[in-house]
Formats: sequence, structure tokens, C-alpha cells
Amino acid sequence: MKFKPSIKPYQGAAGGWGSLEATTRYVLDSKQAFKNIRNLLRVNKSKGFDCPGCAWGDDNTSTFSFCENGAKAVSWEATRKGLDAAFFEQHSVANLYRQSDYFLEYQGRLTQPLRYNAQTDRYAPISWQAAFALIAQHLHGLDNPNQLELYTSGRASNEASYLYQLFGRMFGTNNFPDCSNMCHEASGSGLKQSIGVGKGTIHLNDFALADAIFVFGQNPGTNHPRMLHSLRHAADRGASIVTFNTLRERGLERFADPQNPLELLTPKSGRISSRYYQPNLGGDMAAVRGMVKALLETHRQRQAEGHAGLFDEQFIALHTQQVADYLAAVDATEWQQIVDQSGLSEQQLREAATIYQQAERVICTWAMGVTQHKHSINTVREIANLQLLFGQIGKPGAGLCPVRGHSNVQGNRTMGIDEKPPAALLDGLAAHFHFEPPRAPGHSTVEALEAMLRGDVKVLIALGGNLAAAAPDTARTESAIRRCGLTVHIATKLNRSHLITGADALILPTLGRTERDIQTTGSQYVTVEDSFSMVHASEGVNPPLSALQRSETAIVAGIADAVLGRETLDWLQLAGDYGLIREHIAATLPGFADFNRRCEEPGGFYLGNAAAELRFTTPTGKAMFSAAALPDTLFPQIAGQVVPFTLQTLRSHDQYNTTIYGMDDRYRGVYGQRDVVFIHPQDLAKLGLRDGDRVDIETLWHDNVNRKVRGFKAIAYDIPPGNLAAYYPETNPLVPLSSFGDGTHTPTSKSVPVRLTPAQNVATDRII
Ligand SMILES: Nc1nc2c(c(=O)[nH]1)N[C@H]1C(S)=C(S)[C@@H](COP(=O)(O)OP(=O)(O)OC[C@H]3O[C@@H](n4cnc5c(=O)[nH]c(N)nc54)[C@H](O)[C@@H]3O)O[C@H]1N2
Ligand SMILES: Nc1nc2c(c(=O)[nH]1)N[C@H]1C(S)=C(S)[C@@H](COP(=O)(O)OP(=O)(O)OC[C@H]3O[C@@H](n4cnc5c(=O)[nH]c(N)nc54)[C@H](O)[C@@H]3O)O[C@H]1N2
Ligand SMILES: [Mo]
Repeated sequence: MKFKPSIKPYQGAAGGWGSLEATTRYVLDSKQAFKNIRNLLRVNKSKGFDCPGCAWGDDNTSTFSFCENGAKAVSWEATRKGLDAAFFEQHSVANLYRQSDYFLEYQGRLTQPLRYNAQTDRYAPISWQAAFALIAQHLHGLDNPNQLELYTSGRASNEASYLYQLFGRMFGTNNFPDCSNMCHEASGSGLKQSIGVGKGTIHLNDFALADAIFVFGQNPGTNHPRMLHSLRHAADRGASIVTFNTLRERGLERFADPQNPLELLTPKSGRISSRYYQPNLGGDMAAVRGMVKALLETHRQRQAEGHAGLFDEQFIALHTQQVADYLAAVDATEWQQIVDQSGLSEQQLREAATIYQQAERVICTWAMGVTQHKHSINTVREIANLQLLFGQIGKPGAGLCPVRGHSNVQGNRTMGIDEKPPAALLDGLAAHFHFEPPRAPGHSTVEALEAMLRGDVKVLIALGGNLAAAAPDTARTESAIRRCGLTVHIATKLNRSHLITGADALILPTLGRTERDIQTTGSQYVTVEDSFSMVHASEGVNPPLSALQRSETAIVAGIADAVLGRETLDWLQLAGDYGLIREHIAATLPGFADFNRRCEEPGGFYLGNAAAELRFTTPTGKAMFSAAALPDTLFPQIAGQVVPFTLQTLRSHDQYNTTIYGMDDRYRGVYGQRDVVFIHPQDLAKLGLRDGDRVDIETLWHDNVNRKVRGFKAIAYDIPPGNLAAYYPETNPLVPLSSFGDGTHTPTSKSVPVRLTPAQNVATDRII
């Protein structure tokens, strides 16, 4: 689509966004072009709303404060297309179930509360009052509070999620499965064990000071495009950007090369300049171990020659424990195992080690390529080991940076969306609200689904998200959810989860982040926390599409009021004035003193991070090296079986998790289709296949359940042999529910053992 003169004036103000070809295409294709553009200009500005896209931070001074994919997220939400009762009269649930995820969300915003009618297999309008009463009726009928699961997706605001966890705990359960369980759980758990805090230790401006940035298992060109900005500036200054990624991600290659940020987002630009290593899936722990092995060798050599060693001995002595155990583990790890497992040569790892050791200040970032494996906690801890050896924590321009997913997923955890709540959180709630919260741990997402399968759960309430499509093992997940007596979805748009109903089912339409939120005391703002522990206000600007939509906070309050009554708390008063909720937050959570006033600070306020101040709140008071051995295999559960391929399931450029904006994946050169699998050309040849042939993909697992997806197009790609990649959620049927991370219960979405066979029974007339 060509640039339109009518919107030219915005070009300068928004940092030349006109050259972001795809952004303009998305924005201008939608009916509300000007409104969308005005919105974009307000995203992440101190008076606007927080971008509902990713959790990257923003300095609020840059004019380039939105990105192409943020633009998609905003215009997707800001559509003026609404779904009304007439739509549901036309479509039965069974019919809608046969539609694609793209079709479902494309129908527009949900505009009124709906209740499922099993007789007609249709959703029909229900009043808010009746909906809340129905929920209360189901919950009052439970034998025990743990028959309730309260799922959360990471877009919910701090205010809504704080009320939600309070409601759940007053009701008597810690069953708070959330998207984080499928996402960065290993980062939270691993970092907590290593440095006492389950969050990143850096500020956004540390990127301006780093000499080297190591990026593990992350595709920022698509999933955190604003990170390109920080990386580009770093590269401009001459900092090294070292990428470990199984796939050649063209987005990453391009912005690794210092260029104009606007060019980075267009398909035209770029050469490869910084180091790009392509480990095997799950090979990052071995890769880091290899780097440390090389560094240890140099360290000892230097000492033997009478020089100071390489490591920061003072930091290690002062702030850490168990270094000897760790170094013994490094010594015990053979190069052969490192090379086999990482898929990288000793020479490559020595080269990476040299770049690392030459840098004064190093940041390590990572995302799902690290966290969605069986040994993810150990991998996160291995990255922490490396940084601890060199004292790369608690100094400017250095540290650990798990790059979060959903825009407020970190804030949700801070607010207490946590199935294993720390005692301090519960003590704080107990003292302030005068009740005894449940102390037993609740269910994570996988545990919740398992409990549903056993028939132990009667009610599922979901504050956003798309559990049925986001969770693994689609067939088992769907039958698990169908066993519920009641499913309730608080949502902006129709999605697959709404079609997997319990005996009773409700869809409750909510306002999005971009919309004005008027309550009894007037216009409200909410708060969110980004990947850098910055908390800031977010206030919508668009008028709601329907008077029947309610804010998430008001819906949670409505449920709590109907179920628990006003005696517990004046929930409706809280929903009328979010400032009152923030006062409760300030009174019960550390770091939020004077919360309401600090929301006025432009750009928000920093919550603080003990580890970044070299206070390590582990049981020993020190940062802990982890001496874990490399895993013998990624799949101990099927040890002995030959596994021809390891499959990762990942995102295209045109999706936000289960929300499919379009059918293209521009940087990977895929257009108009999603049923593809990326494979090394040698592997294709070995299988007797040609580029573009169709294959069936089948999971190898120990339980004899048939997990297969059919007719995927095999595409020759720059990926190490033996490794495959395909899009999620289409490949979720392949991820076994019982395949999850050690100590995390995170589905192993980036390592699924599979075999490929030529496709059977595929129609020949499909769109390619
Ligand atoms: N536009 C957009 N933005 C998003 C999202 C979205 O769907 N769309 N989702 C949001 C959410 S919730 C999240 S969690 C993040 C996800 O952000 P990412 O983690 O970037 O998401 P994935 O697409 O899963 O990509 C995983 C990347 O890691 C690589 N990889 C996979 N396995 C391995 C491995 O074992 N080792 C190494 N070294 N590399 C590996 C893959 O090749 C791929 O580049 O993005 C957030 N932002
Ligand atoms: N195979 C495989 N599976 C994965 C992953 C993977 O990489 N591979 N990634 C995992 C990860 S990292 C994550 S985070 C999860 C994501 O899991 P979820 O967070 O459950 O899924 P989303 O697709 O982000 O949810 C999209 C839905 O959220 C609703 N929504 C959007 N905005 C709002 C809002 O403002 N309020 C409310 N109430 N609802 C809203 C819309 O109805 C939309 O349909 O998926 C996980 N599943
Ligand atoms: Mo995520």
C-alpha cells in the first residue's frame, strides 16, 4: 500500500513512521485510519496507554515509541467492528469451532455478555447481573474452593489482577494458572534460585552502556521490535551483539548491523555483521558451558603465568557461593558433550568466549528459546553463572534480562497472580484484609488442566487469554476444559476457548487498554509493569464500542461482589475508584508506597531490584552458582527411542500468540500460509522429499497417544540438521501435556520429539 498524502503531517512527529511499510498497511487498511494513527502517537507516552503488544520498556522520550507489531495490536483492538447477538443466531458453536483462529478474532469486538445455550448450541445475550448471579450460584455449589481455577493472561492491569487474586484467596484458593506458566516461568524460578529475585536486573538505559549484548533464543525483530532500537544504538556505538538462535532470523541479522531503524523493519535492508550462532534446540546450556570452559582455561593460564585471572574474584568472594562446585562441574563436562549437544564447534564457542571476555560490560537477554525446554531452569542458571563469574550484575551496562512476553505479565506476578505465593504476600494480605488466605500451593496451567481431566475442577474463570489454544496437547486440553461445569471468559474478542464450553458457559465482554474507562467517580487509569520493573499509568483514549462492555476491574469486582458479598470488602466501591485499589496495593505489596502519587511521574517509577543493588535474597544471602550437569538427553522420558527430529513451535511475524493478524511471516519469506515446517535441505533429501512437499508430523512419546498434524509444507531453511520449526498454535496438538520443564511445569514448546512422513490424504487444491 502506498503512502497517503492525507496522513503526511504525522510522519515527522512519529519518527518517520511513514516508511514502515507494513505499519501503514495495517493502520490504513482498517476503517479508522486517523483514530488509529492518533492512538499510535499516544502509545507508551506518559499520558497515553501502554502498548498492548510486548513488555519491552520505553523511555518516553523517543519519538519512535511504537513499532509495526504494536500498530497491529492497537488497530486490532481498536476496530469498530462489533459482534452482536445476531452473529450468534447465525452461527452455532459447532460451526464456529470449525473456523480458523484468524476468522474468529476477525469478527470484531465482543459487545455484550453472552451465555451458552446447550440446547441450541448457541450463545445468547444475558444481563450482567444474571451473569454474575450464575457465577455465584456455581461457586456456592462447590465442595471446596480448589474446584475453581482462575486463569490469567498477561494483559490484565495491575488493578484488575490485584482484585482478582484477592477475590480468589478470599474465596479460598491459590489456583492461579496463568500464561506465565507457559512462558517465562523458568526465568522467574531460575533467577530466584540464583540471585534471589525472579526478574531482570537491568534498566532500559543499560543498553546504552553495554559493550556486548548476548541474545539467546529470542526473535526481537518480530516479538519485541522496540528492542531493535536499543540494539541498533548499541551496535552504532560499536558494542558487539552476539546472537544464539537456532534459526537464521533475518530480523535479528539486520538489526545486528547498524542501520537506520526504519530500514530495519522493511524487507529491503541489511547484511549480517555481528556473530550469529545456530545451536541445536535446547543447546544453549551446553553453549554457555562451553564458553565458560574456554574462559576457565584462559583464567587458569593467566594465573599460571603470574597474572590476575579473568574472573572477578572479588565479586565472587563477596557476593556468591558454590563457585568451586560449579567450576568442578565445568571441568567435568567434556568438549565432546558440549559440541554434540550445542551443535556448535569448540572454535565457535571459544570465539564467543573471547568476545565475552573482551567486554567490560555485558548484558544477556533471552526469551522462549531458553525457557520452553525440559532443562530451562538450569539453562537460565547457567547464563547467570556466566554473568556471576565476571561480576556482570549490579553495575551499569551489565546484567540479566529475561525479555517478557505479554505487556503486563510481570506486573500480574507482582500483584500476586502466583499459584505458589510467597508467604510474605499472604501475610500482607492477611494482616491488611483480616482473613486467612489459603497456604497450600495452587495449580499451574498444566496442573490445572490435569486436575480438570481428573474431574477435580468444576469452574474455570479466565481473565483474558485463550487457554484452549495456547495450552499444549490440544485434544486433551479441550476435553479437560469441557469437563467443567462452568467456563467464564473475560475477553475482548471471540476466540477458540469460548467454543470449548463447560456445561454452562459465559463470555464477558471487556474494554481494552486503548479505551476510555469511566466509572462512578470518573475517568480511570490503570497501571502496568514492564520487563525493567518500571510501573506506569495507562489511560485509554477511544470511546468504547458498546455501553455494555465493562472494564476488567469492574467485571472482577462484580464477580467478587456476587460471590463473596459486600461484607468481605466493598468491591463495587473499589471498581468505582481505582485509586482505592492502588491504596490497598500500597498497603500490602513492597515497593508501592505512595503509589497513587508516583503514577503521576512521567514514565512511571522503578520498583527496585535487590539483586541489582547486590543484595541477594536467597536463603544464604549470596548469589548461588548452580553446578547442574548438562542433561544427558532432551527426552529422558523416551530414552532409547530414536528421535529423528526436534521441533520448536514459534510465532510468525503476523500473530500475537493465538491472535492471528494475517497469514504472512515476512522476515522468513512465508506469505499466505501457516501450515509450514522449516527443515534443513539435507534432511529433506534424506527423507526423499523436495522443497515444498507436504508432510505429516507425529510426536514420539511414551504414552501411545496419537499426536499428529497433517499436510504441512516442508520448507528448506537455514536451520541445523535434525531441528525443525513450525508455528504455534497450529502445532500445539503435538506438545504432550506431560512434557514440561523440570521445576516449572512449562510445556516444552521448543523441544518436541517428532518424526516426519510424507503427507497422507492431502487435498491437492489448497491455497499455497
Ligand atoms: N508481535 C508479537 N509480539 C509478541 C508476541 C507475539 O506473538 N507477537 N508474543 C509475546 C509473548 S507472550 C512472548 S513470551 C514473547 C516471545 O518472544 P520470542 O521468544 O522471541 O518468541 P518465539 O516466536 O517463540 O521465538 C523463539 C525464538 O527463539 C529461537 N529458538 C527456539 N528454540 C531455541 C533454542 O533452543 N535455542 C536458541 N538459541 N534459540 C531458540 C527461535 O528460532 C525463535 O527465534 O513475545 C511477546 N511479543
Ligand atoms: N506451542 C506453543 N504454545 C505456546 C507458546 C509457544 O511458544 N508454543 N507460547 C506460550 C506463551 S509464551 C504464552 S504467553 C501463552 C499465551 O497464552 P494466552 O495469554 O492465554 O493467549 P493469547 O493468545 O495472548 O490470548 C489472546 C486472547 O486474549 C483476549 N484479549 C486480548 N486483549 C485483552 C484484554 O485487554 N483483556 C482481556 N480480558 N482479554 C484480552 C482476546 O480475546 C484474545 O483472543 O501461550 C503459550 N503457548
Ligand atoms: Mo509469553
